[in-house]
Amino acid sequence: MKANMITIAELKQKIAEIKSQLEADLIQNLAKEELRIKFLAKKGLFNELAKIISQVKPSDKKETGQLLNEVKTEITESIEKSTKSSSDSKNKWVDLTAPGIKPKTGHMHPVSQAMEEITQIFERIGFSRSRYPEVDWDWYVFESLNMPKNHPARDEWETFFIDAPTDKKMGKVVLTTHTSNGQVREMERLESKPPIRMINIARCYRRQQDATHTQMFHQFEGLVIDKGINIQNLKGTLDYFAEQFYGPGTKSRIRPFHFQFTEPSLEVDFSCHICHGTGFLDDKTETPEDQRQKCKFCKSGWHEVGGAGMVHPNVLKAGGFNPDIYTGFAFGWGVERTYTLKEGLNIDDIRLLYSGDLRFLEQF
Ligand code: FA5
Repeated sequence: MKANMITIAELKQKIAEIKSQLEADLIQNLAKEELRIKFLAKKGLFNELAKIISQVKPSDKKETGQLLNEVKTEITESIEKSTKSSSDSKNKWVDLTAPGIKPKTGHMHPVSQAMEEITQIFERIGFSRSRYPEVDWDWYVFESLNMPKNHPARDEWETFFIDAPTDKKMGKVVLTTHTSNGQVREMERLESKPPIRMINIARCYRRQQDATHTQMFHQFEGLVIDKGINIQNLKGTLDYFAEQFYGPGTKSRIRPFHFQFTEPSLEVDFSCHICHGTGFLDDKTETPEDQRQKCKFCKSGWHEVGGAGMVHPNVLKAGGFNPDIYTGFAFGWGVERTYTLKEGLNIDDIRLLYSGDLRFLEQF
């Protein structure tokens, strides 16, 4: 006999052990469901025992099979006869006046909440939300925006390319690096007929990853085109958004910048809600700056949120507008960046928004 072979006597001994364990559990009045799991489930004691069949002599296999069948029937019957069920509330005292257990409900992700709020703010002043592809032609993402092939400005949009055939006019297929791909698409959709008042909110993708950048993020893009649109209309829109989104008293600031698709181009800042745009937490304006208490949230009084400018004549032309008759403004900001600057949020790493950590998300 092989060293690890099991005899019928040893098998009977093991069967006796299982049975006495079942008896003890029945005396303890364990619930039926618990007994079924312990003795009859896939990883239960009976199945563990049944594995023994591979360790008995071929001549003992028949008897082993019979013994196992008998014990299984016995266990099943004993469990079925037991009276206690886990749903059995006969002996439980129930306080019917106690408050119920609130079922867990989900809610919109904070970024979705922000997109809803942004949409509503712009819809109140006549903008309409548009949606355009996230996987788009090079033409809409770069070339129609005054960035010809191989233009160095393209480097700033660290692009993911799709492995797909190149089109002669439209070029390669890319994951949209910004929502500006919606500019010429919106002009085409409205057949180059003014007025255009678009708000395009969508996912964007770039090869970037740190506390203020994620590979997938969202932008919202505003585009207004009509006769006589000027930079004051843009500034008025920024101020309106600042007050609506961040609260009364928030100001916007524009600084010169460069984008290929706007001229002039601007960077947009909003005043910090903690220091109200001063950069300091005290109001000792007479005190030298190096002795004052600096605002740690903004360090300068302002938060940069994105770009803006007057639509470049070449972009108007690409969308079928005559730039001698029509003018327009555009802006594009990060939803995550804009949102995390809201008062009271205190989120210093936007990657947290996509961590899937419920401890974080349940706070919103
Ligand atoms: C643009 O994308 C321009 N299309 C904006 C624009 C539109 C300018 C219309 C003029 C007219 P920029 O690359 O600076 O610009 O991105 C704008 C904002 O998007 C940034 O300020 C930031 O808030 C957000 N952003 C950019 N990259 C990331 C990223 N990887 N993760 C999170 N947010 C990002």
